[in-house]
Amino acid sequence: MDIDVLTLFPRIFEGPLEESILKRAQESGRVQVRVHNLRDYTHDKHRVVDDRPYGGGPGMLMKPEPIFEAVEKLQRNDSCVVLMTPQGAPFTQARAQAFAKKPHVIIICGHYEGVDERVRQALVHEEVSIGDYVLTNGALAAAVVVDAVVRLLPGVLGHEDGAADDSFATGLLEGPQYTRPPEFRGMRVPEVLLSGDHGAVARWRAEQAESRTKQRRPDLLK
Ligand code: 6GU
Repeated sequence: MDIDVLTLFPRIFEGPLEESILKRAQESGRVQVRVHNLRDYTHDKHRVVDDRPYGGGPGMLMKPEPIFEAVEKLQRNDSCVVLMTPQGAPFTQARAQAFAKKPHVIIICGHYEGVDERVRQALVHEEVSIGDYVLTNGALAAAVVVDAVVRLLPGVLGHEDGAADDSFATGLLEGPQYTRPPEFRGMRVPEVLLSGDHGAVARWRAEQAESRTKQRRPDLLK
């Protein structure tokens, strides 16, 4: 899979990619992530990427020209162009799975008060938000999206079916998990997990997932 990210703050986006699973996914060639500074697509002396909104109002908007130039240079006939914006559709596990099937995703990170509407009109296929709060810039949100997508690519998680039991992939939150020792500071691992009875373990896990979901995220059960 190829991912191109367009941002005014490449370093904010790049940090998370240089660690752990995302780093290895790139080194093994399962994904190629390229980060582009939108300022490199300006042509004026001061490399201006923003301007005041027509009609007045506070804040600055991202100018259309650098974004159009970058997307038109990078896009292929199989590209999906995504705009990160608080006005976008909620980013969910289902959306992560859909993105993971695409050969090429171009992610535009919004900054300032937003982007010129013609970017949406002419370039963008999907608008995505990572939650109901406002970030100063879309680069952090894009890093979240890339992380969630890349870990779903075949072979990226070491263990087979690594992502199959995830909270949200099953529609439920994962229940409690334990590792050694069997007793720690007076707290015992539930006996069923030590029993070796795989059927009983599976039933216990299903009950725990259900009750944790009911308690914490009843909205997921509807
Ligand atoms: Cl995609 N961008 C910004 N600026 N804020 C957000 C967001 C995106 N998703 C949630 N909050």
